Amino acid sequence: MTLVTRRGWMQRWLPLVGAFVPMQPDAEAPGRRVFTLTARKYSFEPEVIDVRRNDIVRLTITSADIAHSFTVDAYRIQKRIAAGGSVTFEFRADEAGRFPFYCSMRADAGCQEMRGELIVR
Ligand SMILES: [Cu+2]
Repeated sequence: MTLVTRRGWMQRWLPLVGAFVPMQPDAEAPGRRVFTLTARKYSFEPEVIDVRRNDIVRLTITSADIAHSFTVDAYRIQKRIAAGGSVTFEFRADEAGRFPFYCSMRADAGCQEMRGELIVR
């Protein structure tokens, strides 16, 4: 009775769980990485985000002054940070390489100097 019930549960739910938690064929579980960045005229601190491929990366970015953005073209990340505000989001670093991030705001010309690098090993 218990066995049948359990099997029924597994048949019903395991495919769903599998869809949300893809297996890692190379046996390395993805890590969770947390970074806190500050955006200000005219830089990001820190300027480098260094992670491993498939890490789940959680970023909290705070603006110390005016509105800025955190933009990574390769990852289609485009987050606006309000003046004095902050934004938190997550993404999976599923593509290896070195990707520039920058502030795309154009209200202040100095924002073009705001650059950093996302490194996915
Ligand atoms: Cu900016």
